Amino acid sequence: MHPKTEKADIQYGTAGFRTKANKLGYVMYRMGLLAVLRARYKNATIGVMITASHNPEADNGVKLVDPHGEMLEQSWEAWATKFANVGDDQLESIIAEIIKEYNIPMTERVHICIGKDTRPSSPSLSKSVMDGVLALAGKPIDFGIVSTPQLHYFVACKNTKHAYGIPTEEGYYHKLVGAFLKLNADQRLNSSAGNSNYRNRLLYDGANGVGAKKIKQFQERLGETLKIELYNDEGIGTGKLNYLCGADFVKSNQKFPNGVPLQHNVRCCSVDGDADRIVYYFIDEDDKFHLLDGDRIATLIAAYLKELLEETGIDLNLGLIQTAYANGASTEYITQKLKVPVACVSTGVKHLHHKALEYEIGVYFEANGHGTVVFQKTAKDKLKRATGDSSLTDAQRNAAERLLNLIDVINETVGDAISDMLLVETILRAKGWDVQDWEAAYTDLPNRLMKVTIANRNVITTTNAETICVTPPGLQDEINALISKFKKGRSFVRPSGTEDIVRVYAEAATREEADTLAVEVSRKVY
Ligand code: 16G
Ligand code: ZN
Repeated sequence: MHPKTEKADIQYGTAGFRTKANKLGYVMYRMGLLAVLRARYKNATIGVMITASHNPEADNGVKLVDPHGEMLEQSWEAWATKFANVGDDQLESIIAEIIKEYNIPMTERVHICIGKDTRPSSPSLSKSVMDGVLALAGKPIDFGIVSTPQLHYFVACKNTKHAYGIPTEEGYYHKLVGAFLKLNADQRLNSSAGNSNYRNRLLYDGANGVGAKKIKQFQERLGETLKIELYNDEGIGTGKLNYLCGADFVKSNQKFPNGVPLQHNVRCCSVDGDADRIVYYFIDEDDKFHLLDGDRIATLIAAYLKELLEETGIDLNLGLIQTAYANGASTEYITQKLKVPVACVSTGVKHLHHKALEYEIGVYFEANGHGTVVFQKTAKDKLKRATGDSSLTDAQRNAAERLLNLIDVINETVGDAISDMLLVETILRAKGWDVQDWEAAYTDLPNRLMKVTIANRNVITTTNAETICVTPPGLQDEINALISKFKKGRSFVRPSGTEDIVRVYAEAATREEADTLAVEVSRKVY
């Protein structure tokens, strides 16, 4: 039914499989098969999400979601790649091989949650996944069009016997909105109180994708507490998905998206095509564009959690995870001013998520706006106990209660644009801040990101969370020599995981120096 149509191999990368949609039919079918095998091996529900995130509308892709709602375990990525690339005649033998390798019981009846974004190719690709699931006698549960983080949430709910929430769209809205309204019901924190800069009005760019469809559910439920004005909600198949708008466009081009009205000093946000990333921004009265990216969101959240923790008097270890792309000023602010420890890991959400789990409270964000907060069970238990502890003051108990409500606004499984937005809005309101106050916390170092095309990008290998080049020999010494010429200079190079290019990042004390450093390092790579 789903013969292999492509000769070239494809690879399960940091974002699963992603390519032109018309090349993916058989890959989807095979991921349906693999999902059932994984589910039987784990004796749990597994998820399959069909999306190509911020890519153009003609692309599509697929990712598997593991039992706790996290991304597919790395050792199985290689199996996914094998499954996608074997010939049709070898498919049965590879299935036999994996069953033998993991001793997979083939009798369990397992559920596979399937979700898709708004791409015109998604319905037929979703059908292919379902055929694969049925071929191995799994039970597909079709969630239809949902955001990537919604699907992760459903999987987590199913595997915790609903302890994480009810595995329906309604359950998701109910959990997030319920917690948000509780957190923001306090009238003293309301913008109308007079002594606050916070305004409960937000311009929202839906990238003409699933984030536009789903935000409507929140608009209705949030009412006056947060007035979200939706822009970029074009119909499916108009070619407008992610086009000149959305979080990736805004972050990469440092530019206002099309379709959102230019209003000076008004808080705006953009999500990406599958609503797992968000960035904030505004235009000042001189028409200068200001971006508040993942680094800013991370520092805002970490600072607020730290403040609340101090109010509770409970000692929980809080950490923040970044990648090398995080602006040096943000790292300095967090470590020096907030005194929150920072860890740096390799690019890719799974690396950040994994590291964050080492902390009782782990905040992680990539500069591109993908991130969330994860809480260990011990942290949740301590907070729950504190709310009923009569030896604590009212203020301590209230702070613990507030932290528990914050946990319910947060989608711990993966970065979730809408959940992150509700969290940011809650914090801004509590602090009485608008976007300008938020930006004033620290000043970004000027930085420049460049792409360099070389014959084989894999000659460049790195270590220390991609900050140091191991090969080719001598390159790192040359980069070090360049860096030392610039005040606050920092630069690193790494092969991209998603494009056939090398990325060069540089930052320095001034715009000119950052540009010069980036260009000079690029010359060494070339
Ligand atoms: C993928 C990653 C993203 C990362 C980007 C880096 C996930 C879900 N996505 O899109 O987190 O920032 O790759 O791309 O992990 P690059 O390797 O081309 O720089
Ligand atoms: Zn995305």
